[in-house]
Amino acid sequence: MNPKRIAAERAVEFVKDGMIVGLGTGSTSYWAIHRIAEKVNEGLEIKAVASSRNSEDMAMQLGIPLIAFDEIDIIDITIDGADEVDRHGNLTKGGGGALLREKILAANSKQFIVIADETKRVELLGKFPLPVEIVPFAANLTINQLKRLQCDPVIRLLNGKPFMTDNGNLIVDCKFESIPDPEKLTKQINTIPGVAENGLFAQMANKIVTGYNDGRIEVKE
Ligand code: DER
Repeated sequence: MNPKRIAAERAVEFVKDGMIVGLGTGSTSYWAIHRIAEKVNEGLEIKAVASSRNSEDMAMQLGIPLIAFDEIDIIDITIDGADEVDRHGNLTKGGGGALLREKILAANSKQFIVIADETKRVELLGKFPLPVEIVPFAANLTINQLKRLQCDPVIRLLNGKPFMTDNGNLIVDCKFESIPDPEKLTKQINTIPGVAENGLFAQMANKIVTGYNDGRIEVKE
């Protein structure tokens, strides 16, 4: 069985009737959204909010009831993937370009559950270039400020043009040697004018569900 799928389906077991559910973005969240849809079709009563247009479209196509953000005060549970997970539960996210909305959902959830396959587990964050969402205005000046943090920022392209997020911003993938102190770095990055958000999710995960190629599933609080 696909390790991303078994992790996602295990995480969906935490979804209960009456919950407001945050839907993540990416190929691991794909399996969670499909499993939630299956359970909705079997009678599970939830309402969902999505962290991207892609996930929202998928939810609509699969019949998952959606609710507008201005109709809710809190999300009960958000299930989302990650690009890296270190031994302290810090995450690198943003590989799919949805980090800003994903972080808003995670920060406003009673439970933020991360789903991943074993390839995402690392000792230290930083092997995966850190995605940073910046406004297009004077982007080169913002990029210069990012360089001062000892990284190599590269504007993400899609089909040869700058990738645009759902929010109309750019993503800059910043290669750091390593990220030994995610909590410090996320604050440093977000103080740069022009930065909308960064892909470090420091100490935000409540549970980490990891799927292994041998079929094992690990749930870490
Ligand atoms: O863009 C994101 O933050 C995604 O959740 C990413 O971190 C995980 O993507 P994957 O599930 O396709 O590996």
